[in-house]
Amino acid sequence: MTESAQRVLVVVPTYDERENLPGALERLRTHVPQADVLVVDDGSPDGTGELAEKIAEAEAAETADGRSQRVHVLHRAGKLGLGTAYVAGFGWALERGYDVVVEMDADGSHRAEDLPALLAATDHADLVLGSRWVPGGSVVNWPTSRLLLSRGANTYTRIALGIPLHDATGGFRAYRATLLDDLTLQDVASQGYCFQVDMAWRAVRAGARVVEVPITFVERELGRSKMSRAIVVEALVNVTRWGIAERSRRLAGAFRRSRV
Ligand SMILES: Nc1nc2c(ncn2[C@@H]2O[C@H](COP(=O)(O)OP(=O)(O)O)[C@@H](O)[C@H]2O)c(=O)[nH]1
Ligand SMILES: [Mg+2]
Repeated sequence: MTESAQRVLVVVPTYDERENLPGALERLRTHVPQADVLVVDDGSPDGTGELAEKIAEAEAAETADGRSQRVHVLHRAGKLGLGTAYVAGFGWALERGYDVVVEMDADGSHRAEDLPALLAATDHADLVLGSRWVPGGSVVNWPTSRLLLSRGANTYTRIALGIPLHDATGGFRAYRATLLDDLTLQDVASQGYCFQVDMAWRAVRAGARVVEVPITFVERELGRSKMSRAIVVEALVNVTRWGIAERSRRLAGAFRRSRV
């Protein structure tokens, strides 16, 4: 299917992004007008959910005038975490027959300008990772501590899981719906960065074609990050666990082979 004929849904999880959401949606409409958007809001205390509804209504009125983009909103009861927000969004997309599903933050860090290149790559890949850590990729306005954390986490992930990916923790990516259909998502319990690694790891193990496309990640200017120590610890513990399980599997396989 050609890129333009694909039905694309951009899933944007939000928690207290009132100042950022309108700009992010506006830039999406400018750079990827053919894509629909699903905002998954976790009952943001700052009213992001209600604001998203207003934008959706305004967009629907404009769509009636011949504009193509539609904005939808999924409201959840409270802060249930990034991972389950995406799983809910993926389910919503699959039920409605979208061909490609995109993960994108609401805080301006993921530039809509970079999305056409990610979408183009879905022609020859099942999962396209927007990558900060391949040639051409970059990060703007991060303190050294976060640069080191991201580089360290990705190096550790590559070695622990034995996968050739440079940015498995990033959250700007495009999935072919057929891949999401193949992966069992109900049991994805991971949250923050761990969710991103979990999905990439599942995709690699399922034999999917995974490619990385360079992006420029720009640190948010408004609002605050929801990243926490607990999210980093979750990722470290789980990646270590998966790495050990994978090595045990490989060893057991080699042992069985050596006995026949
Ligand atoms: N629905 C939902 N969105 C979340 C949650 N936690 C973070 N987000 C959103 O996920 C995106 C990335 O979060 P952010 O705090 O910017 O993480 P960082 O970029 O790693 O610092 C933003 O759009 C957040 O509003 C959550 O628990 N539920
Ligand atoms: Mg952010």
